[in-house]
Amino acid sequence: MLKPQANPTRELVSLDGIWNFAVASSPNIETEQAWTKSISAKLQVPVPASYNDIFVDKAIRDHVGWVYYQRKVTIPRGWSASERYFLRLDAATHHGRVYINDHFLVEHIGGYTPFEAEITHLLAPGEQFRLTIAVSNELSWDTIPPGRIEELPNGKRKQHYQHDFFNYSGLARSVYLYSVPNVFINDITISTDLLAGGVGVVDFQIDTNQPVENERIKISLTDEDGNVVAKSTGQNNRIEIDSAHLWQPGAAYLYQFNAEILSDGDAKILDSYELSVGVRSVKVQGNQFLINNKPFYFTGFGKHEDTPIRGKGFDPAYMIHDFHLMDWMGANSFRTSHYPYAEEVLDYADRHGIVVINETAAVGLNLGIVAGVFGFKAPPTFSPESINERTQASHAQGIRELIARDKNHASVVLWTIANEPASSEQGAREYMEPLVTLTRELDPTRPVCFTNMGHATVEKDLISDLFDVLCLNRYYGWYSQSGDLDAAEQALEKDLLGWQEKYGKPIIMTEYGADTQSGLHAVCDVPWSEEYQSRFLEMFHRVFDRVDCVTGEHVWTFADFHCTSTMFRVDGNKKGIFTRDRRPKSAAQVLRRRWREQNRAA
Ligand code: BDP
Repeated sequence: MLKPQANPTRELVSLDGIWNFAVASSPNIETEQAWTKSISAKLQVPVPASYNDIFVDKAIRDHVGWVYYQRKVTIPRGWSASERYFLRLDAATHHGRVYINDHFLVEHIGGYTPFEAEITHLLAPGEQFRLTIAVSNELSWDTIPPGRIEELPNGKRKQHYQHDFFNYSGLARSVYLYSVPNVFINDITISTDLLAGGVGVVDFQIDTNQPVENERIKISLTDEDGNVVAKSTGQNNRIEIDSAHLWQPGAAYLYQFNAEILSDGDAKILDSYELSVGVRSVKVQGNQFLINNKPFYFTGFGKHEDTPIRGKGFDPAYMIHDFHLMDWMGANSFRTSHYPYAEEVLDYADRHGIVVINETAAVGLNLGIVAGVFGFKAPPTFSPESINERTQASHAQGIRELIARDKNHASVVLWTIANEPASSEQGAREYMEPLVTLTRELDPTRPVCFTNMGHATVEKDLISDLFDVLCLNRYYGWYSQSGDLDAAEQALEKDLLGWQEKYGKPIIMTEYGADTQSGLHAVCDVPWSEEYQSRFLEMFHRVFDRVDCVTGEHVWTFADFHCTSTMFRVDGNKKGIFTRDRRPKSAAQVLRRRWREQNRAA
């Protein structure tokens, strides 16, 4: 699915801004049909932003169910009968339904991937209409991520879920109206590789909305100085570039891939679409992760889209600031834990040479974690009453939509199809294996992983052989051996050596971290103090340096973030190396020294 773009053949109108807002009065929105009326401007919300923290109202913040966004939109007067136009939502978390005036247009379940629908047949150029978007934040056993709703004795409903971040809801990404010509490019799939002698390969496939002869599809590839370095034609083809300028971690280089459909006879440009293409190769070989045939060691973070007030709302100022903080730290990569991030994030990573591990929203497929914390016996994770075939179908859909959206990004080098699923429980293999197969069918060019949680030890885990890279989330010294870093160091080393011996695959430590209250200091090993976070990280690093298969370290987490309230979360998760407002804790210096030194040595 191509991101809409403005160019000489296409137009793009942003619908971001202030919308009218209302909370649905009942879980069944068909009863009130709110889209058939004007929603008052008493409550207004910014788009993009999660709505939860905008108002000073606990009832809205904790609302479970539907809300409405509404505004007026006019189809540009200049759009003509030779155009087709679409409404596009970059995300509606988690279930969006779109209404044009009184009519239902489209719906989509899955809170972190885009959807769109054509409206040409409904509205004429110059016509104004009422656009209402109903958004529900409910999570069930059928959704990704999963959850369940409890009906409380007071009649209220409470959303439960197994993942450790707040259920921010609403329209957290942009909404657009865009036009394309009658004959248009529907999709482009690019994959790149590197041949002997520095020859770069760009394989492409162009999908059009109706059959177009090969000779009417023209491709050009332009370098960063504006020189056309290759031309090609057709729906499917290969471009080879001698001495290609490679996209490298830390040294991005992007060619512009321009596709055009020409008219029959007079060769007028009917449609065009431009993509930035980084030429690079990605491979796993033995215990190494290779980018452009050179071993790559990941340094960086598991992150969240999370900022004060706007929740998961996309904010370019925070995004660019976060990238600069990562650069200041010497981080070369990050993971989009625990859902697909806004596409702008990947565009930026492509442009600036930051490596991305790209994750689906499959988090919390594990009933054992929460039960384990409280020491009670958990119900089975995989069963008809919990994670079941319908969850798996939603999960498969999430994988399809993630790859459809992000397949062309040079920065993306690895797909994570689930975070900490119950990989040692019965049913795990039956659940995961078809999803791994699907991921490989959809994208044969990138390796695939999931993140393994500590309870699913190397002896108990049932699925790691299906994957290319071992991604481990470990909390020795925090959730176990709390405050005892010597014991933690021994346990960690034994654990890593076990995985190394059994699989010999690259290991990325995709999470390791300790909650830390900024400003709390202690001489001895006191959990929550800044010194403890530093010493905890140093302990992990000593072990990483002794285990050959370790090919990466992503600290949990970049910045403090908001969670549901529980007795072990103090105003959110505090494992950030930065506070929620992006001020460094002392441990930033530990990481900065290490990663900057590694970069110099590389
Ligand atoms: C891991 C999860 C992550 C949590 C982290 C923690 O993957 O989402 O925030 O633990 O407990 O299990 O801090």
